[in-house]
Parts: sequence; structure tokens; C-alpha cells
Amino acid sequence: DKTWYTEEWAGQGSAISLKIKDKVHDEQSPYQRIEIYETETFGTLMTLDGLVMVTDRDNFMYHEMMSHPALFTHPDPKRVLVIGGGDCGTLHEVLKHPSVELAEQVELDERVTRVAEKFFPELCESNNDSRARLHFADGIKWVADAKPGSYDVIIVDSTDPVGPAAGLFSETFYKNCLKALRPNGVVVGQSESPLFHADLIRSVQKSFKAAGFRDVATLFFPQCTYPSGWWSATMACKQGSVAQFRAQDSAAKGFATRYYNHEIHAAALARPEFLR
Ligand code: AG3
Repeated sequence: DKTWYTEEWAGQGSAISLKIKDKVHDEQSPYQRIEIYETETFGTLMTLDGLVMVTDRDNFMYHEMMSHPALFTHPDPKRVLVIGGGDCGTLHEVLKHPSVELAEQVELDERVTRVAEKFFPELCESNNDSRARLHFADGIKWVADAKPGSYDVIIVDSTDPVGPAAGLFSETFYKNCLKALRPNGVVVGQSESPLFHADLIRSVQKSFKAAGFRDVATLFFPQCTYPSGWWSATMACKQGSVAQFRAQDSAAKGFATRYYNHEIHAAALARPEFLR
């Protein structure tokens, strides 16, 4: 049925379908197929190679949970690196933190950002912030070449661990992150569905530890348009503990969010029994 967009969840015998009003954009970039739809009830939808990346209606949960827990775990985040994140939703959340002096985004596919600027203007509204720098380059190489101690927080807002994104889930990449971070550094990466990809979450945790990070924890949150509707982000710190965060600063954050708050932060760190 042409009036429905469906992402079949590979190997899971399930899918997400969104009722479509219009397809408003379709292009093949040098890296992937970028499509934009207007949906009946989830606003604008962006897919990459047929996989749901962003909808207007639910992206706030993902983008807030990819950024605020890590930024409130670091004692004073000034220099932040976002790998991927071409739709700029994560960057937008990062720039809400007044301590941030520099937020660099390194996205492989410039077309994703150009298309997002047109179809997701709210996510891109802080792209002209004087603290923001947009680079279009390979994030794996960027981190490998970074001067040691360049960043306080690294956020890996990637696609699924296939193709060019696979290397963003590897011990080698995490070792380079460790080196690129300053002493109190924190890294967080999207780590797929706890229900569908528990093995991946375990392997990401192991790889962070093997790379030399002191402590690792996974955050859980709903994301109804991603596989299984339940998502995760795995966070690691160079020093200290990921369970410790600036809860008072978070409670008095002084900027608006729609999902994240200090209680959600603490609750998202609670582990389901099957993932202990
Ligand atoms: N990050 C994509 C998460 C993976 C979604 N997977 C899927 N639909 N099969 C999205 C980028 C948002 N800034």
C-alpha cells in the first residue's frame, strides 16, 4: 500500500508503519538514499537507505537522551564532538548547555545535513550558533587523527552497525576516543534496541572496558519508531563513575527539554534483569 511507509525490522518478523500524506524528497547521495515523507501523524520523516532516522514527533526522546546524560555526567563540558548526527538534532541539544564553548559535528554525508536544514528546520536552528562547527568527514578518521585531550564529551550518533557505521562500534575506535578525551572525558554512543540487540549492547560495553574506560553504563529509553520501540545509548567515562552525575545542576538546568530531566536520567540507568 503506497499510503504507508514501512521499515521491516530485519530478522525480527516485525515492522513499523507510518501513514504517509506525501513523499517530498528522494535522492541518492554519494553514500546513501535519502528520503523525506510527510506523514499523517508523525510530522516529517527522514529515512536513510529505507531505515527510519528521524520523525518530528518522537526524535526529542532520542536526541535528549543522546546528549544530556553525558553532558551532566561530565563535571564541566566545554568541548563536545558529535560523530554522525547529520540531522543536527543532537547538536541542537548539546548547544543548550551554557558551559559548552565548542560543539563540533563530523558527519560523513553533507547531503543529510543539507536536506535536514530544509525539512527539519527546528533541529538545525542552532547551526549558526558561534560555538557550532559543522565538518563533513569520516568520524572514524577524525577521532583517530584528533590531538590527544581535544574533547570533554564525544557523542556517537550513528546509524545501525552496518556499512560505514560498523567501525563506530569497535574497540579500536573507542581507544581513539579515550585518547581524544581530556581526563574527565565521557563518551556515549547509540547502542540499538535492548530487546533486539542485547548482544550488541554487551559487546559495546565490553569493548569500552577493553579500550580502557573506567566505567560503562547503558541508558534505556523509549523510541517508538526505531526497531522494537525501545532504544539504548551506552556511556563510558575515563575517570569516576557513570552512575554519578550533576543531579542538582540537571534539576536546575535552566533550559527546556521534553523528555530528559534528572529523575529520567537516574531511572534510565536502571538495568532490566535480562541485561544484568
Ligand atoms: N540514529 C539512528 C539510529 C538507528 C535507527 N535504526 C533503524 N531505524 N533501523 C539516528 C540519527 C538521529 N540523529
